[in-house]
Amino acid sequence: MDLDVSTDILMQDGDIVASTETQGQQSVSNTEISFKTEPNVNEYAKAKPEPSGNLLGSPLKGGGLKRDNGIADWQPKSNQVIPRPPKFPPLPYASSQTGLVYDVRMRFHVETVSIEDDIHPEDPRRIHAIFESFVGAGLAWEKGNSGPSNDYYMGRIDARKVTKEEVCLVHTEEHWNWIQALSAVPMEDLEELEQHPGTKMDSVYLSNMTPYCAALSAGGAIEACRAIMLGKVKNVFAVIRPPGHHAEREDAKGFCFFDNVSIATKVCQREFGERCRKILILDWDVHHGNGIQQANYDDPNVLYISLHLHERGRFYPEHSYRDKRGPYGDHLHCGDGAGLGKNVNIPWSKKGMGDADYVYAFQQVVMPIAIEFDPDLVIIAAGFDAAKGDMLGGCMVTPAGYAHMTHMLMSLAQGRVAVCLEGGYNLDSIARSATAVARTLMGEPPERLQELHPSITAVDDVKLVVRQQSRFWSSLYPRDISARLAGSLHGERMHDVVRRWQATTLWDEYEMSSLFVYKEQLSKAFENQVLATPNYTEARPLLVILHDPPEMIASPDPRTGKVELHNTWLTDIVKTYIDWAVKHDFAVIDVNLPKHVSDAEDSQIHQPEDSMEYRTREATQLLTYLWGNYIELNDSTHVFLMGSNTGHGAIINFIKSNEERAQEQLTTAISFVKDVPLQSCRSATNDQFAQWYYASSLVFVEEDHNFFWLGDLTRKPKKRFGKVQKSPTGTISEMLIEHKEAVFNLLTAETADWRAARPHIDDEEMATARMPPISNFAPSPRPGNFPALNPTSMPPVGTFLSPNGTTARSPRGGSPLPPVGNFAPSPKPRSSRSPAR
Ligand code: X5A
Ligand code: ZN
Repeated sequence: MDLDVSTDILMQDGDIVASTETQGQQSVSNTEISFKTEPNVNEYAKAKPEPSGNLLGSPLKGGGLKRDNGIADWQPKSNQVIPRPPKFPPLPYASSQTGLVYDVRMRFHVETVSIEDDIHPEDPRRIHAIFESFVGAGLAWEKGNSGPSNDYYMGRIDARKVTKEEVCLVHTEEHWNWIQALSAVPMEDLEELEQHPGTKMDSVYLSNMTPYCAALSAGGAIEACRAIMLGKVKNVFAVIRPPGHHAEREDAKGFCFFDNVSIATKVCQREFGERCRKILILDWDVHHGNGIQQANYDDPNVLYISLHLHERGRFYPEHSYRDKRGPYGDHLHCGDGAGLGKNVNIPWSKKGMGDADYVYAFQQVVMPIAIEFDPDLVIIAAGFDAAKGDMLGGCMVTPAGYAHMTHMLMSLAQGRVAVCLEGGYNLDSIARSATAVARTLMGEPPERLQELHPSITAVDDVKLVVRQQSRFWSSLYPRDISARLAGSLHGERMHDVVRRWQATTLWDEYEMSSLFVYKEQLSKAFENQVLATPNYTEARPLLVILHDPPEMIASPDPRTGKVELHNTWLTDIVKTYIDWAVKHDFAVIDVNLPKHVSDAEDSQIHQPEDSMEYRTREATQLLTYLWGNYIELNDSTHVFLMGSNTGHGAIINFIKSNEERAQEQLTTAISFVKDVPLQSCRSATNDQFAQWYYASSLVFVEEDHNFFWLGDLTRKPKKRFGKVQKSPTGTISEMLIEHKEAVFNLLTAETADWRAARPHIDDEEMATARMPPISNFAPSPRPGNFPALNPTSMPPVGTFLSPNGTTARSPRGGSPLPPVGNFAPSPKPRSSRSPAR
């Protein structure tokens, strides 16, 4: 069969001819497609009595309209001269046509073994549905290349087969050859075929017609772009399939064979030279266009911008290229070499994005960058699988949303916009969306948007892109300074600075020093996280405080928004508790739970706080570790665990999974709960457990906490929630201040017997014994910088060196520093025990 001899039969669009033959009557066969273009003029006039209300050119009737400025219903007076023909030629853009590439032969690529009710989404009817909708909307004429009037219809542009030479501008010769060979492979072998033996094909079906259709699709994209560059049409819609943006240099992939858009790009650059040097490819298909990114990654003259669902690397194409390159749809992939900065990924981290989210991304990122780039041609890789109703995308973009994006892009490159179909699988959604785009190309203003507010996720996602791309685009703010932060600016996160300062202060005042915590990844933020008084193993009460980092209060400059050190304060109420505890002879372990654990690379300037779940999990692990290595085998007479927010969650998690150990040693669990759920203790096997927790707890809950709203307000909280006390609204710090007396009273009461039984030391003597070391002979070390250790190179337990040469305290004994003076408590030797992992 020689398909290049395109007979009339082939060129006609079988089904459609019958249904829309009577052009002008607009018999819309596609059931649900309708357009709100013809509002009732009388209604409109009544509702909006503006002088220029007659936008549609119909005569206005009815009395409500003001006629004073008279433009709307201007009539030539009888004696007036008929105006002369215009002095100027017709407006070049407004009077030229929108082009349309559509060829029924692209429908021949079909899945050969199609199980009846399991139709592949990349369905030949996709392009037909779009074309039929164009015809139904009066945008295209189904017969021949153009309709009865060139002013009204899209001008038809013939698709043709791409040449080998053109394909090889993007793909390898082997790839071309492999695709060509498909036409001769026996049907029954096609299913098992592998392009690279040993590697399964990634989301493609093959047929004998695949090479033919793929060639027409790529050729269609080329001719669409050429028609614009040759000035034959102002813009184009290429209704082509199979799609192309997943096809890589030597891989068919994701329903794609040839990267249509990239091939057209390179052909135009070559053919038109300086007139078409810079090309913007805007890819709004819901999937990342890995192929387009790859083909143009180091080209400074091709700006690739893709908006896509990413789900942090879990959405298609989630895996690496066949040769195992890393995840590449993220915002950090910005191009390479000369092309650095010319690749812009806008990855959505969640499904469900809609018009407002896309428009927001356009306003914040796409348009500023596109305007700065100033392209000679815009190609839209237009998948409609982010459309509302698409089963693969799960997003919510409406036809109006697509129209607005098109409209914005039409402001670039003197309006030279080529729209090339990529994905999109709901036949109805793609038909409506494509039609809205086509109408916009033809000059109709976009419909009004219904959705105006971007989601929080979208704003976050976009912010990340802006930060990243601000390195390359001067139109984007705020400027990303992370490169300089890590380098010449000696940047350091304040929470690290503050915790180190705290460690120094607590060392100076109470000889508190870091307890070694062995974590898989010992991150910067874990340094100094756990500080203990030297007597934490002794026979005395132990207070363990698990708290949020100190709060920072800033008064930024009202004009510049700049946060300056002299207008910034640090509040640390936890210090009050440590002061009290040390003064009353308690040992203290102070655990700081950072809101963000800096990772080793820490390349991003902005870090969101880690999720509450994550932080609670981390805190629970840490507490469990501390209990096993530093608390359990102590001689402590009492153990008090005190935790705020995340700390509360950690304490309850620990108690619940260590019922017996907790009941044996824990005196009281004290919680401050504001921003986290109130946790309860109940045991399936032990009825007394809730009772025990109630007797051994004190739980301050902010009065606005929804615990009080969800439960039965008239009844006392269940025992398993512990001894709950309502706390007035405020910050955690305010709660800690509010209830400090109550906590101190409890700590005093619980330890009264111990206090009574100890040998009497008079106050004077005690004060001396507790005096912090004098700075002359106790230089403040930089406490606790621990080397990242792996289990096999674990040093012997005991005293070991931190990288800066000072000694750091190891688990279970060992002195942090040479004894200072005579009054430093000499540690008694203890059984050694490796820290658990
Ligand atoms: C062009 C396009 C989607 C591939 C999905 C594979 N491809 N699961 O939208
Ligand atoms: Zn797609």
